[in-house]
Amino acid sequence: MNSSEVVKSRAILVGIAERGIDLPECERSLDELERLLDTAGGEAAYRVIQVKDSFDPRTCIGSGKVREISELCREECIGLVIFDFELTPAQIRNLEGDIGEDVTVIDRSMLILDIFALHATSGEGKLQVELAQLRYSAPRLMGHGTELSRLGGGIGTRGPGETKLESDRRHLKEKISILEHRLAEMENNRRVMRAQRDRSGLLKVALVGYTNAGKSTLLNALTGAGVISEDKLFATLDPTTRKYELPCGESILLTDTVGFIRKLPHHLVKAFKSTLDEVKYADVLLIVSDATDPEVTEHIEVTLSVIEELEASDKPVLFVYNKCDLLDSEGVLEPSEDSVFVSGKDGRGLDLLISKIEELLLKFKKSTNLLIPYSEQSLVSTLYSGYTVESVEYLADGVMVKVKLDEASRGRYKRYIVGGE
Ligand SMILES: Nc1nc2c(ncn2[C@@H]2O[C@H](COP(=O)(O)OP(=O)(O)OP(=O)(O)O)[C@@H](O)[C@H]2O)c(=O)[nH]1
Ligand SMILES: [Mg+2]
Repeated sequence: MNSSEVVKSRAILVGIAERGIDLPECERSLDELERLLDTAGGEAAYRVIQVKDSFDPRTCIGSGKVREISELCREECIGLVIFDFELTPAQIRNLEGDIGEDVTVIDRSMLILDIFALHATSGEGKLQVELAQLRYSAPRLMGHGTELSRLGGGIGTRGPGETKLESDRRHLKEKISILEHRLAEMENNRRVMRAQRDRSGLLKVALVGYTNAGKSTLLNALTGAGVISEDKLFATLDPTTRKYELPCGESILLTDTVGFIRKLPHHLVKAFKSTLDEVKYADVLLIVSDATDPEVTEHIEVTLSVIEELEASDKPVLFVYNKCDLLDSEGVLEPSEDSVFVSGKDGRGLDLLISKIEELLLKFKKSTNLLIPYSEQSLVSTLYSGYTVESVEYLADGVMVKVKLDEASRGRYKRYIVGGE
């Protein structure tokens, strides 16, 4: 049985490309799939690329390719085939039927979920992964019946919980609804925690960006948080928040988040909504990217599109180009108003990053004392509903409200402002 485990981790990767047009893009996507597989503990043995015009909806790839893969699997004792695009449960069953019963077919999303399962540490993270697997992977692996669970956690079949693949669909549905319920409770806790942080009135800054860009390394360099940073994709799954005191004396909250990747399917973004909400509720986004990566522009595009999907594109952003210690041409490192070149490793550029955050802070909320005459008392409840009210005092000449206001609101309520801000 042990030898079958070893064989299982060698895999054939299958990509799909429009004839002649996006072959390089397909190869790059497969390079990334190979890195994902490596992170999951597997090894890519072969690549097969299907040209799109012979697309067959039954199996996604043509019958010639199916035969080619099937023969390769048999000759080379390969037990895993990974498709770089999403497959439906029916396509997986058809492919497994055609390629050979002892071969497991998974897709890119299932592989990503597998890595998430390996890297989830918090209860909430594990729960999100398990739920996503039950919704996505389990129906796709159903056809395996008891066979897979007997083999035990190979790539694409691992779960943080006991995802029993032999469970029937009814059982699956029940389990999903139990987990949804538990997750909803946890989300509620997170909301309470977020509200507490909001009351602190501190500026919330989130580190976002492509996986492996160096977000965790930056958080560690700035705050000594001790978050795991590794040369692996999706090293971070659970968000970590640390307080950071700026040289000006004000503090901010800095949050490290899960990385993004191209072809991150909508349902995965949705599954990790609870942790990704950290991005949605941040005041400022630091879009971290690996300046040495030839695909840095595409990585930023992917990041921006996920930010849009999270409905967070209205936030001020700062582009942080990381890993500059590896760049030799100093000439390209011209920072602009909204970008800065840094190294989380040797610390260069961090002082500039910090001063840019300080500039942004000035545009943000400040504690402000407003003296509201009793004749306009209804304004107090307006303030309560829209802002963080820190204290209220009833004085002889009106209500003194201490409230966090941004610059625009300070302009709006200017005539009530008393004393220094
Ligand atoms: N040379 C160099 N390497 C860096 C720098 N920043 C990060 N790295 C390396 O890049 C790899 C990824 O760093 P992480 O901080 O884990 O990246 P991340 O963005 O948090 O990645 P995920 O959590 O997987 O999304 C690690 O091997 C780091 O040591 C840097 O400034 N220079
Ligand atoms: Mg990380």
